[in-house]
Amino acid sequence: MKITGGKVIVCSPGRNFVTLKLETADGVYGLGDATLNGREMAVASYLRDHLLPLLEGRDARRIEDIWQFLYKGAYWRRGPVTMAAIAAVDTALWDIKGKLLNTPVYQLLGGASREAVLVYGHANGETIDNAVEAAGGFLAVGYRAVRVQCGVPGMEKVYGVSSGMAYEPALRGPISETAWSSEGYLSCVTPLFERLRRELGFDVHLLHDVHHRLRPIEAARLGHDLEPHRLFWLEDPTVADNPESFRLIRQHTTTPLAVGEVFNSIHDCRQLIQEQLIDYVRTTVVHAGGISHLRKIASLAELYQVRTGSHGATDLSPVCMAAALHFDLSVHNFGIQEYMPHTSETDRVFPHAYRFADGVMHPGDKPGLGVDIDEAVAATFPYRPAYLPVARLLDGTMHDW
Ligand code: EZ4
Ligand code: CO
Repeated sequence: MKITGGKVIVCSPGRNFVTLKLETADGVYGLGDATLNGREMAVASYLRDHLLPLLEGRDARRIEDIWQFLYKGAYWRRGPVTMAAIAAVDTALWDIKGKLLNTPVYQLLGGASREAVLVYGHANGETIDNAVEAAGGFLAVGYRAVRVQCGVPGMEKVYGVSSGMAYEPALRGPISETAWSSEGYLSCVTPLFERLRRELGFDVHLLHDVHHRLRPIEAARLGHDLEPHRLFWLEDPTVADNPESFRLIRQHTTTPLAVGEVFNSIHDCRQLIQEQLIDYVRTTVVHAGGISHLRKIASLAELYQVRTGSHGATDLSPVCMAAALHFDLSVHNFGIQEYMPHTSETDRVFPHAYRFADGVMHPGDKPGLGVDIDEAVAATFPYRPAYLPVARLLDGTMHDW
């Protein structure tokens, strides 16, 4: 079962996606997501110029060996570009193996550990009123878990909060530089969750994402202040470059912590997991080395009662979403999966078997990942550069993401 070649498809049905299509001798192909928001073409080149030539003629059934060959063989280890490229190859190989054996990927990963996968949606509003109303809307369509973000008075744009349009974190055109005040932000979050609990009660899981914007001691205070509101998790409370920062936060609060959407390897989260400094690890299939590597992270986490909560924003393509759901369904210490529905254009490019109902998702039972790419439709949406906004403090200082 030799790999004969492949192609890298870059398309932009509303936002940019990089997809690897790996082909084998008897016509079976597999797909892998390789999208790195705002740096898409670097991964496309890594795959096209460096990995595809190395893969030709190799046995597509040797998933673990190919992973080690690409990881160890590069000499230069880790990093988001390398790991997204390896992830795409790994995901495509699992897809191929499922198709070869005529079984959904989750069956190859040990089978279903649960009936379906709990997901959370994104509610946001410029004011607390709007955000509470938006959260109620998610409950009305069946969600059992909702992430809620709101605007900050006096700040024009707050990341994760839409102003009338669909919530869209990557913007086309000149890069957007927004103003940020942690003091202003902190004055809004606790009142938001007070209102949410008062109006929605305690039967719904509520989550919140800080997007790495607080200092450790500010995050500690926020976690402490939110304790009466029983968050499912507080996400990325501070930058995780120093795992020790989380020890400081942990000393002050029992609010559960979730970290890891920007991590690309087990080494980024090893200390956080082993010292039980977090409760959920947010590494994803596309950014953390594929299904094979994510399973190793989950196994390490399982030893320390840390659960998974993979990133699932719309910059992760439906190919990643499908792979995530096979992983989520099978892994024992699954916690929750982030889910933002893609645009109808994106769904047309990537027809898929996964489905949402009553707040949970299932990957479906098609062989492989159960997701395809319509190349003709993809070709009608050519790549358009887009970037995440950056944040500066009110005096102009560049701030952390
Ligand atoms: O900022 O996917 O939890 N979700 C998030 C997302 C990320 C984007 C980055 O590309 O934090 O909105
Ligand atoms: Co996040």
